[in-house]
Amino acid sequence: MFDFEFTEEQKMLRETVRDFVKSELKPRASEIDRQETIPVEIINKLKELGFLGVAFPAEYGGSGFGEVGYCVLQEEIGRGCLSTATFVGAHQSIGSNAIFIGGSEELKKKYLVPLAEGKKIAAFALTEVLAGSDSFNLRTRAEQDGTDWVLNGEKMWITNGSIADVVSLFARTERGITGFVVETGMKGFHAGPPEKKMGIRGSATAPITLENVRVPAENMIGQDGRGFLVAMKTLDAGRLGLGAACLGAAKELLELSTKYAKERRQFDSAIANFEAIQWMLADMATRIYCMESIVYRTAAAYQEGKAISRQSAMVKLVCSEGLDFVADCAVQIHGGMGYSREMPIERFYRDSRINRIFEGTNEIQRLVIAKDVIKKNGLT
Ligand code: MYA
Repeated sequence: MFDFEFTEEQKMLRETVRDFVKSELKPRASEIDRQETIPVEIINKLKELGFLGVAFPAEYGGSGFGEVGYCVLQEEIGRGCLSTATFVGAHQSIGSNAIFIGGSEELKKKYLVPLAEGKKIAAFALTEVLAGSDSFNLRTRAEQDGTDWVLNGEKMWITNGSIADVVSLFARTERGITGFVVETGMKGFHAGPPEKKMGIRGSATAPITLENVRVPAENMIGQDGRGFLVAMKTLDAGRLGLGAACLGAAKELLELSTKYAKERRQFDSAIANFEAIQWMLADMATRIYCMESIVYRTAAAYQEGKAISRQSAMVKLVCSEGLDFVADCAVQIHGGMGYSREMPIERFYRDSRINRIFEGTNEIQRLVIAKDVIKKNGLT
């Protein structure tokens, strides 16, 4: 449908992910939702196939596919299971990526390599009770003690929080917000039980408590007091991947809805012959075309090293609202079957909703876009 010029390698990556999603992930997506956990075999397979470090250069243990490859991966995973897309995104595009974006060479060698190889799992911890949208307002403290930093505080809504080995975590020092790599095995690190959620139930979202956690100075991500910048740059990339997962889910829903509309008969006709249904299908396809265009255009720009804060906020906005629209139409076209657990539609409908909330609410995305528009007197 879309004429973006994917390379042969990117096309092959898409085929590999598609095979995995079709044969192994889709058949287990409903079980992942019901059991509220991703089976270890699925995580091992993601690791074996090199999907957990697809974006990173080979020198850091990755497969070297960059941001476009990462979006291809997340689009295909999004077609099968949004819990799994969330696990992959939190691990790769924010947890590990914060180290890639802001970490020293030593930090990358020590932590990014095993993360990209899938030997360890990452999380990203910024959010706190008073620091959701207002992320600058975080209260977790880091105090220097000799060559170590001692961390105290509480984080919440941390994706992969209860299953990660390594967390890119943001705390306040005297100089300002600072990033640290914290190992979950460090003394004083506690993860709470996973939250009970409306959707993406297979994704482990947990609170974290830090009680005098002693972190060596070399685990600081970038410079003391410069962590907010690292967090924001990381979220720029994260929002792109989120858009790609939404795109995949929306494509899946359109395909299911079209097939169903051609099969389902009412008033002696397939419902696909009725304009009421055709208009929904047309609007769904149009949203998807917009989503696909904005995801890959922005991913390519990011890969070329361009600043994309405004554009990635737009990707997040367009794709999360696009998926919600498409999911709603899919339920409507399927009628009772769209509301039943017999079909994956209701799961996608529930899983979709979080995308307007996490990685910065859509209200925050509009704020980011508007600030940039006002600063630059319009379009850039
Ligand atoms: S993680 C938590 C998500 N939280 C957020 O996204 C927080 C939202 N808040 C913000 O974005 C900020 O607080 C805002 C700051 C923007 C509102 N690059 O004056 P400012 C600089 C470089 O705009 P504020 C989660 O949910 C800026 O120039 N620099 O500040 C994970 C300025 O610098 P200076 C940047 O008005 C869930 C300074 O910072 C950037 O307070 C897990 C302050 O900026 C930037 N981008 O507004 C999800 N931004 O002072 C896993 C700002 O020098 C999902 N600055 O001028 C994974 C995959 C999903 C699949 C899903 C399927 C279901």
